Amino acid sequence: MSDEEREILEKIKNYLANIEIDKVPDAVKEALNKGIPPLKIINEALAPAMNIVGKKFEEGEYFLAELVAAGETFKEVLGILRPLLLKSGEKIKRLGKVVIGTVRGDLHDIGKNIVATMLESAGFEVYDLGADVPPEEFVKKAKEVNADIVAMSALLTTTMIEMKNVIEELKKAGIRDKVKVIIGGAPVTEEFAREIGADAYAEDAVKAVEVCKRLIEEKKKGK
Ligand code: B12
Repeated sequence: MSDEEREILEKIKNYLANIEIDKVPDAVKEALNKGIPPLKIINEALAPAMNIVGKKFEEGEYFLAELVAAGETFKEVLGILRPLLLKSGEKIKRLGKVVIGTVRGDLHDIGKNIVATMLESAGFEVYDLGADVPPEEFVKKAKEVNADIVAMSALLTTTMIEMKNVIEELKKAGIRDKVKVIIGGAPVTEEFAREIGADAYAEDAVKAVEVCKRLIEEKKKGK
């Protein structure tokens, strides 16, 4: 890598990590104009920047607003890079496939969107079903894409029980042992996850990435 390339990638990383988000898209376009491959921009500038943002959030230096801004910027830039990636045939390093959604009856999707973006930026292939997703939709998509993980979000105490229904549907469809199930959302707890037979719980998007990586490792080992 030339010094010039390294400098541009460093610049993109710093803009995103420091939430100077207005400057990120132009810097990414500059990198593309200089011939830096899209995959390199993701793996060596954007993803490391999101890791920094995640750490700062965990340490209390950043708040939700920064997490959301960084997530949205990442998504915006990915919109520029994705078609180029597909054209060049480059493959983003994929950790595994995640089907994610907010359960039936629940319209809260802000937290779920952050989790989805963080997973994507960490290298997961994410299928986001949106909000108010019926159990059959989770199962249908999980089957269709051969998902490794089904991730569910609920923000209402009245909709949490839908997570159990999704797990039941996965069992009925005969794929419960093929997918790991992770749940989250403000009213959800570790104990609730155990109670309904989910494999994992994570309290925020940063932890969700850690836990999903662990679940993939477990899956590989056949656990
Ligand atoms: C914004 C909001 C809304 C918006 C949602 C907009 C949207 N597009 O999402 C609107 C206005 C639509 C809304 C509607 C309602 N809301 Co509301 N809403 C909220 C509010 C203020 C913030 C939620 C939020 O976005 N938080 C920010 C995100 C980032 O946090 P988060 O969702 O918790 O996500 C983080 C973690 O939980 C975790 N996570 C989330 N999902 C997942 C998934 C996985 C797999 C993992 C691992 C982790 C994970 O990671 C995220 C990021 O770190 C909360 C209050 C609160 N403090 O939670 C009330 C709240 C959830 N709402 C509430 C209520 C009652 C309602 C309504 C019923 C109000 C009404 N009477 O109409 C309706 C229900 C509509 C419906 N059917 O869903 C109550 C729920 C009470 C309860 N115990 O059930 C709350 C708690 C407010 C309150 N204190 O009363 N709401």
